[in-house]
Amino acid sequence: MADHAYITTPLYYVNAEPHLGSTYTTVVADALARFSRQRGIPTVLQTGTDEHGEKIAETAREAGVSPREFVDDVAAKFQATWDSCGIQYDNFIRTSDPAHIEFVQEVLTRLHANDDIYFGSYEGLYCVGCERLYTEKELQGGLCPDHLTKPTEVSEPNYFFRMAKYQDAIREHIEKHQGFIHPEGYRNETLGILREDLGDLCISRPKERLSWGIELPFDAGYVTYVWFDALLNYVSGPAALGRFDELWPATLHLIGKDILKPHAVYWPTMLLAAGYPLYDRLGVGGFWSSGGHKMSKSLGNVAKPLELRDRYGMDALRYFLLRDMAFGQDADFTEQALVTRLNADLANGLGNLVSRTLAMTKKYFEGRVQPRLPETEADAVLATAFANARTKLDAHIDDLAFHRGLGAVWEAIDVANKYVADQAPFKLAKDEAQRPRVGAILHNCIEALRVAAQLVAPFLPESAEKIREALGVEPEQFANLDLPWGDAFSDDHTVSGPINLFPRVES
Ligand code: ME8
Repeated sequence: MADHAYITTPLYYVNAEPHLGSTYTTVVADALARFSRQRGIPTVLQTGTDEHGEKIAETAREAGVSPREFVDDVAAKFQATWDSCGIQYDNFIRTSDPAHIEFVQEVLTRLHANDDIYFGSYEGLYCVGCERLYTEKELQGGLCPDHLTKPTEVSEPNYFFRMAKYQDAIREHIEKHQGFIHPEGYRNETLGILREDLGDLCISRPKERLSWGIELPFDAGYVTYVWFDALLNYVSGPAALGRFDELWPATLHLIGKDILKPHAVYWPTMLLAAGYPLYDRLGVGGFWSSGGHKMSKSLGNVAKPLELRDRYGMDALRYFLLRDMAFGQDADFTEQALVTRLNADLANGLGNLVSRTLAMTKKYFEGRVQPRLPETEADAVLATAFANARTKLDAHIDDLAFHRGLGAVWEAIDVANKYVADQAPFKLAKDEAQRPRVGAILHNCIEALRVAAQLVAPFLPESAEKIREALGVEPEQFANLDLPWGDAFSDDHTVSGPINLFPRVES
């Protein structure tokens, strides 16, 4: 197991407020960070905002405020949204932070001194929405495939980074390291890009056209291209925390497929040129669409995370995002699909197991946990279901297959609900002689709840905490994933009355 984990989200552009797409990647990162911490691995989660470039300058101009005022306002909204969503980030980095700016300039100075940066002429089709050049081949009907806008033709003298020099080294690295880019389809797509002539990367913009950026340390007439600035956050962040040596390269970068090329091609070449080891892993997510097109700020078809949280609860939103999308593939967002998930898996599945177990323990034993009896076959099936769920969950999460991992935990929750139905403690309770068996069945159900809560904690942190409290398990004990089945509750332990974790939503 790794010593450390450093997990990153993209730095979101501050041209608009957070939406369901940015929330998705942030929730994935948060769930993984919690999962990793729960397994005893010191973990740092970094997120933040990307604040320079033409797109931001244009949006600020349209809003009639200075770029500085504009980015301060929207960056604060991003941070406040992640706080309201309970995202446990360790570092929120802004590309306008002085420490980041200094870091970028230091790297530029070094690359320039090494002759990895030269002056040349820049021409091509530029999409301001993506902040990058497109080749004719990449366009769809002459339009940017993501923004559905016509790119502008640019032609101007600029500085270039000798990206092509590192192309073969990156291709060989990806060929040798199967898991470097995940899922595999994106690895193949990257290898496809790297088999063609890559060319060098233009890394500047003349100040007369764009002044909102990091000034080139060797030419005050230019600012740094926004991607060359923003990608360096992944190193400048831990460096500013004084934790670079400890965290790098134990890195998982999480992104959406729209920014595969900058992360799988530009960034590794930049790392090699700057003398840093390559990151460990890139996890590439698909798109949430709405009304048949990628949900995006520029198209305006976005769902708002805080509205959904207020309506359904943050855990329900997290569960839906992680369960209804196979990481790497696209999925369509509808509120109806969210409600269906909530009712089926959360209210009827986990919520029902919690409320009936606590209700019966309260009714028959005033909440007191009863002794277990020698294990029956059905008891063993229940215990095994949860042991298997843990094993499968770990394997699926390692693969970034969140939907499968949660599916495995819900298989065990279904086994537990079936155990209650089949063992029918509510029927046995009518016979005084069966009282010990009723107590033992409920003890097993309480164990099932304890383990279920531990397993879902990284994904549904609020609900796990409510179950922990209702069961009266101490946080220290709850943190121990290896506590043997049957050892958690002594005979004089009392659990709370029933709680309604996930009220059903009528659609
Ligand atoms: O690209 N479905 O920022 P950005 C799923 N600043 N994920 C989505 C999504 C959707 N519909 N829409 C957005 C940038 N995302 C750069 C990154 S990193 C050094 C610089 C998520 O605000 C997804 O993770 O456009 C995507 O890659 C990211 O938001 C793009 O955010």
